[in-house]
Amino acid sequence: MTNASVLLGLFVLPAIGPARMTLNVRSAPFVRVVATDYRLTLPTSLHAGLTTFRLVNQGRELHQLYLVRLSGDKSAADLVKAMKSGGPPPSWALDVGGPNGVDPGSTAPDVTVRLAPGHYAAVCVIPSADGVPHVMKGMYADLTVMQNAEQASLARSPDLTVTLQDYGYTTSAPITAGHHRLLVRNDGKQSHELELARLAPGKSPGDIPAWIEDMKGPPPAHFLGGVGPLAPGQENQLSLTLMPGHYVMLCFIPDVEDAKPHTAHGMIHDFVVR
Ligand SMILES: [Cu+2]
Repeated sequence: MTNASVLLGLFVLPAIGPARMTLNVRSAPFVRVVATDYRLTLPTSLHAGLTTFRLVNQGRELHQLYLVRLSGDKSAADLVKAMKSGGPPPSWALDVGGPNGVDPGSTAPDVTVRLAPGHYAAVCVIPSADGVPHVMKGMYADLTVMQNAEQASLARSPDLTVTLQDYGYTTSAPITAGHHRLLVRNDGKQSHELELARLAPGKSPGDIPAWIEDMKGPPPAHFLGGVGPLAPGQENQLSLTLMPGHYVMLCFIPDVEDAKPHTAHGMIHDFVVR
């Protein structure tokens, strides 16, 4: 699964978008990000425009690359401080996605994000077995996105759309085995994520949020990645290859009203790939 998606990603990325004759069109640049326990290694600055992120998890725990656009001169440390104090997400932080949680030793499917110029925090908010989110263990980094005269285009346009809502997922067509480019868009009123997992034999979708609570024993699923938290109206493209199996989409973001994870509000959607 992972190796296949990596190979396809490499194959697809250098291609130029169809019939785009503008001289300065190029395909989205590719950024490899390494996650360890507990560190995210990525460039400190990038150019604005479409950018494809590949997250390689070299740690022993689940990790994600969750990108947050900051306004008003805020830094990643300011975001961490705000997260520590709890309460609603700060108004100066905008969730813009990125590759979501992937198993230790695995590479997440590529995620393409349209980066606007400005300052960003890259974080991992997945908790350890002790319940402490990795961001509180130092797993955050600052990223500056610079103005860019060039325009990147998607190497290939999406073949499916996954819409995130309060609270659920809608796909434009059934997801089949093979390679797909999913446009993942949040049409809800609060942030949502798409964590993609493949169930282990004999496990059911509800076993996943139960396991996340204390992370005791073997995980009931393989965590394949997906798209990290997206604010309302935000979208990412997810390029992945699926083999037949029983999959689940989940959103663990705490609700703005009751702070329960969205899985408790029904944001857990299983589907079978044939
Ligand atoms: Cu959600």
